[in-house]
Amino acid sequence: MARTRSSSSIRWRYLNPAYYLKRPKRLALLFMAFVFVSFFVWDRQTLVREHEEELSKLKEEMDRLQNELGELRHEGGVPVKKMNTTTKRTDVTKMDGLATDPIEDQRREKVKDAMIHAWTSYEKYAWGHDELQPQSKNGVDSFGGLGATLIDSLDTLYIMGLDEQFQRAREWVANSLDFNKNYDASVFETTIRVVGGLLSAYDLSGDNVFLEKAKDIADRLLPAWDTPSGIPYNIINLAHGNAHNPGWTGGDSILADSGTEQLEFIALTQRTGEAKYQQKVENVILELKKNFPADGLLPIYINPHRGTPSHSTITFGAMGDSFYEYLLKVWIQGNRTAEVKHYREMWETSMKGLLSLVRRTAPSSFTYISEKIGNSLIDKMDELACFAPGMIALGSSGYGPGDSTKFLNLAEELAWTCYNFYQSTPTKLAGENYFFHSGQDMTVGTSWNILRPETVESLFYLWRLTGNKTYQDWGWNIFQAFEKNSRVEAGYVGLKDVSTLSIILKSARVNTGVKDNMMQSFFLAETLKYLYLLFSPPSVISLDEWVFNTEAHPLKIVSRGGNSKPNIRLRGFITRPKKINKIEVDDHSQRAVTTALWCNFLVFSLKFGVWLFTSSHVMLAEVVHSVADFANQALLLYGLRSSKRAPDALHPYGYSKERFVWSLISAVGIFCLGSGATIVNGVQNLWTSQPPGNIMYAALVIGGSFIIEGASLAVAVHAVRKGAAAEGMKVRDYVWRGHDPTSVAVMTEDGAAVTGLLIAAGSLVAVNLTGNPIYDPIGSIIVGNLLGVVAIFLIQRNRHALIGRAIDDHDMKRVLEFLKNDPVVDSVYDCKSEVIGPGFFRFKAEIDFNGAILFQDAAKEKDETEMLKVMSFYGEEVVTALGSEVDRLEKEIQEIVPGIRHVDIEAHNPIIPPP
Ligand code: DMJ
Repeated sequence: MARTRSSSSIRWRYLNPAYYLKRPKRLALLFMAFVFVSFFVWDRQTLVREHEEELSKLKEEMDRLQNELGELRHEGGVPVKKMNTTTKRTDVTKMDGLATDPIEDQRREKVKDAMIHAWTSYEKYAWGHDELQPQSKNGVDSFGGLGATLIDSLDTLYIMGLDEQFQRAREWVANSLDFNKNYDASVFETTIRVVGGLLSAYDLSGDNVFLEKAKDIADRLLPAWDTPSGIPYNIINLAHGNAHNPGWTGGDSILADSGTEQLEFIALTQRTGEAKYQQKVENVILELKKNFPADGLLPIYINPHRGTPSHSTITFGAMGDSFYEYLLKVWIQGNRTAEVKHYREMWETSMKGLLSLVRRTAPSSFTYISEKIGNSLIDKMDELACFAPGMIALGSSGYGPGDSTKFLNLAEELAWTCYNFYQSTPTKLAGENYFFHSGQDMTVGTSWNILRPETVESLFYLWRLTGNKTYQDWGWNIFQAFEKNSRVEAGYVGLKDVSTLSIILKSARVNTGVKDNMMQSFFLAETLKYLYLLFSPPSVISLDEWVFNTEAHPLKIVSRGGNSKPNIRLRGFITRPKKINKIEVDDHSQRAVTTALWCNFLVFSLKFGVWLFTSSHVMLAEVVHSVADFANQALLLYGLRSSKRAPDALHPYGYSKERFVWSLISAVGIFCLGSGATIVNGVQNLWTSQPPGNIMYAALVIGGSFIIEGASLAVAVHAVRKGAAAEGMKVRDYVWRGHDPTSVAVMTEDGAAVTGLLIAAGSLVAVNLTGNPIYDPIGSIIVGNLLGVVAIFLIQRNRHALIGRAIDDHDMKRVLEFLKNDPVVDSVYDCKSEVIGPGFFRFKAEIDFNGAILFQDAAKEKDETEMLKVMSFYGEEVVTALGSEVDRLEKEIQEIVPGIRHVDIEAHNPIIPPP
């Protein structure tokens, strides 16, 4: 029995901590094994996590496809509308909070990347020319050499925050743009791209150079309206001013070309105070109104001498489209007042006509807008007509409740059809037009795709007006198809045939040249802008404050006949996604941690070697110290990496706090292993130790380690200084209260390491001088205590960071001071802040707004008649003003303390509800 007990206790002795404490070399080997196993597990885990992320993305995609498939099956194998047509009719144009979804952020960035690619290619190969030919890498002047792409891109660059590119383009406009060209220009194209682009750049930037240029080109276009009826000729020579119509129209003017200058020319009058522009274009509508048909549908040709329609096609596609669009938009631009009522009336009449053109396909019941010649309907729809769902949705709110719902439903049905123009082809890009033959749903007619924007334009409006995110997903799918098929090395090109996959053709060895060689300027002006806005908060170019011309150039809505300047400077409304000035702490911290990691590895190896030779207790303490530091820094690095993960649905504020968790774990590790084991070893050997041998080796290694650890300490101190500067704090304050304890952790550990080496050196010198070995374990105990102090300090630092303390007092005071002094703020209640990551915070306050000042702002610079209108719309005005004030306060608070990422300002209800 006794034998059995003793053999089993021998077997289990390895699990007894006392076994290792008596055998320090084995303890060190155990530590090493622990470190290497941890590393291995960590490495595997990182891999597994990356795979899991990939898998979850694939799973989401699979779920989506399965849903679609389920619905397809349910409806008998044909594509049907996925979304609920009774979507909540919420106007989300003021709900900023809805649009801070991380997926939207990622998508928006991808669209911005596409713009950068398109613009950089244009800058490189076609600078100053109208359009870029990406395959042959050269520029062409398809609009007379007016820099069409450059001007078309100005506002997109501005909205996307591409400031340097915008500035370079602005310099070209100021110094090189010359309109004195002996060139027969299209009045329509020049107006929507050049006048519209310049005015939009002016409204966004306030830079007069754009207004001057807009006036210059508009003055050159004006003689086109000098016709007997006032219906303009569609072509004019920019240098000489002689105007005419294209030969192929039989002398007629084109409806869209004649009725799509109103927004730009009215805006020009509002900004210059010169009436002539507005008069010319408004007269066109009055002239057309005289012969306006009962169904509001005008054929595409108009006689400029008599002002009467000529027998021709009626369409919402090519040559008709934007005439209808501008009827609605001039009404919106004119603040929906009595003065512009006739535009709305004409538009509503045309919408009745549109209803008479609406048909549905069999078997899938796609809704489409047919065309008409005489009394015959033609089952054809252009992709160009896909702007109509957006227009109808935009105009639907002007109807009473019943019609409003009816038109919004129609808009959603048409958008579904347009989306299927894309989805039904192998390339997932739409052709130019579609035919609807009985029993066949849709068939591509003209099969090219030239990067047109109309469908994404409609998706943008529908998302803004319904809040239904399905439209964002559709837009994203279309964007991805452009990326896949149209992106080439030097920009984006169209496809000659969307219904043929190049991969199939390649395998059949047919060289068809599927891609074309043109990057249309509207791809940068419209397609990419609408896609970018589709993934931006609704306050970015709010539909309450801006109206888009037909080339997607936003024009600021100003009071008609009132201000000669847009009120862009009144309150600094936000026109871009909020820019976050991120405090760049990560790079310094990461550098400090990585340096410390390698230095510790080196030092550990040296110390370990020397300890094997000397068997010194203080050297063992130093080995343990380095192992603890190494493990700690590996954990910090892991924490830093994990905390950089992008926010997701489960963690909408991101993972930035994760580094505190790992930092805390490592601090506890130092406390238990580093400090605990070293002290215990020292205490155990206090009375039994022998003088260590080979002290010279120990001295050498201590010296070498001192230099290495010293270098690592210098990097960490530098990181701490940088961190303090980035947060505007003194180094001392940063050490105790800074928002990123990582670099502080490395600095304290390295500091302790350097001090530990001095202690080790001191104790060995003491042993050598006195011959008393007790100084060796005493050194070990001191090093252990030092580690304990460091660990307790780090535990405290990370504990505070994890609990989520408030922002610094002085920052909070600055924000409160700002709010207190703002005229629109009466009182501030319930102010709270929380650190949500290293260097960024959430701030929340309830504000009692000053109603009188709000109202004065809304009514500012309006005369008495205007005042009446203001009064009648005061509810709307005040709500808009309140929303804008909240935006402004949030923006300014973020400027005061840049790390504040989330600002929640709420309106305070001053009436205390009864208990
Ligand atoms: C753009 O130039 C304008 O949107 C215009 O109204 C019609 N077509 C092109 C883009 O497709």
